[in-house]
Amino acid sequence: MNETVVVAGAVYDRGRLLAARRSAPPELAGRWELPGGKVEPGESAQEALVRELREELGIETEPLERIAGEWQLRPGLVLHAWTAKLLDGEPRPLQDHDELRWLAPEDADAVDWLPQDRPAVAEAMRILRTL
Ligand code: 523
Repeated sequence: MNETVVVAGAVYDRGRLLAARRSAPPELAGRWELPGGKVEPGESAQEALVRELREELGIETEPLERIAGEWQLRPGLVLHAWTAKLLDGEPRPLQDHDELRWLAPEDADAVDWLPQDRPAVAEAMRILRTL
């Protein structure tokens, strides 16, 4: 089986979770996601996540734990999620996004999440409350 993994980051800082609004492609634009992208050949999921968050948002992060679960995006493409701690930088939408928001756990539903991201967001908020 040749499945590509898309790794998404539940990036947190000071008790809040980072949400990113996609600007592309048209069918996803305007919806909110946990930022990330495809794992490239030869990369670990954690390496891919650190690279994607650096490229897309200009931040340095440390992946912490895999969020249990796996969500099929389309045949051959599956979504995984990790919690990640913000180490350095202020996130800016450099690529693929046009708006960012830091959400406290009680604001989890304040944005229009992509449906496939919702289970990981719920679990990330649960974890965030324990930190
Ligand atoms: N998702 C998704 N949720 C989510 C991410 C990061 C991605 O549903 N949190 C979907 C959106 C796309 C696919 O996964 O259909 C690939 O995500 P993308 O475009 O962010 O990954 P890239 O930037 O690695 O993809 P390429 O532009 O193809 O390189």
